[in-house]
Amino acid sequence: MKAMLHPKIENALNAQLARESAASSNYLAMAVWCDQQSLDGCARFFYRQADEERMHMMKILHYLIECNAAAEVPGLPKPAAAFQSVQQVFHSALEQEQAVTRSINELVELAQECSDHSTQHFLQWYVAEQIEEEAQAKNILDKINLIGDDKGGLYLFDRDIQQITVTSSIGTIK
Ligand code: OFO
Repeated sequence: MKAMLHPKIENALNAQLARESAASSNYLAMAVWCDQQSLDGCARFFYRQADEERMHMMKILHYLIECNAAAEVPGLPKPAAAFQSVQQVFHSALEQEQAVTRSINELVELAQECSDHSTQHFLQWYVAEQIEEEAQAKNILDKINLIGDDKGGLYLFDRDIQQITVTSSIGTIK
């Protein structure tokens, strides 16, 4: 069992846990919207992203338990479910990743302030993950913006997005 966490770290990790859970639920709503537009490739992409975010949440949950800290299963805010376009969906996805990156960076800074080396080490996985996820979201949005209103382009994009492997180096979680 690891040393007790500073209460500030405990709270901040619980807040991050809630953000990962909300991210999962937001991606699920994006997947449903895409599914309903028959954008099967995009839907599959977001269903997998939703699973990824849930794993991110579970990883924090297990870390808190391992540290003998309070671990709260968060309630879920209702995700935005109505989108105007596939551009808007991917734009929201990028904004979400950018917001998560900011919160992870703040957590790292807090862990540094508290001289919590264990949590700093734990968070490095998230730092690397966010670099990949943000780059991926930006890259996809750039492609979507290039396609614009071209329906044929969107059809091909939806087919090609199935080739994108959702980045994950989660390893094993308990
Ligand atoms: Fe949780 O990985 Fe991005 O948001």
